[in-house]
Amino acid sequence: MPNTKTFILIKPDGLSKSLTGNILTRFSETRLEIIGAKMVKVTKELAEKHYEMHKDKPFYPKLLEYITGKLHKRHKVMALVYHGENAIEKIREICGNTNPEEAEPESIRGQYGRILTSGLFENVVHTSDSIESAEREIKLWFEPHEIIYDIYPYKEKVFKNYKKLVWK
Ligand code: FUP
Repeated sequence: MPNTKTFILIKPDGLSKSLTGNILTRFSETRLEIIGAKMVKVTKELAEKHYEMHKDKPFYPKLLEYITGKLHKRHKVMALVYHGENAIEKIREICGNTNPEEAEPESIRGQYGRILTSGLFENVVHTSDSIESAEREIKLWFEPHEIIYDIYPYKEKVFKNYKKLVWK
């Protein structure tokens, strides 16, 4: 079985329902390794890039409100990268079907997800569905130095007039 990487988000509903510990415990059953983790304040630009494949879907505007935290007044998500044998499939199985109504009852989405009256699936977690989407999502949400291993090739770039926030 191949070693793969997968990208996970604990979405604003997962955080507002205090599910972080519970979700990480479920993932730890897989014995996969966490190689990246951080809290992110999701901008509209980042949300649009993440969900660009859904931009023509009827639920897209609500999806942006959801992931940027507007629906839960909690403007943050937890972004994670897991690595190991069959990581994508193992994590997807624990998360369950995208639609909480169709998810296995004991899966994370089956236990904690719901469908809003607007039709939006409020499904607690996002997880990559293929090797290609994992690579796209990891590169979108993380910089090379934020991942413990060198999982993808990177290069050094020198910026002119580059400004960066540093601690005072
Ligand atoms: P997943 O790969 O499981 O994150 O699911 P998709 O990329 O198919 O969907 C992305 C998000 O769109 C889901 F998290 C929830 C939302 N969605 C809906 O609200 N309604 C739909 O009919 C399909 C997706």
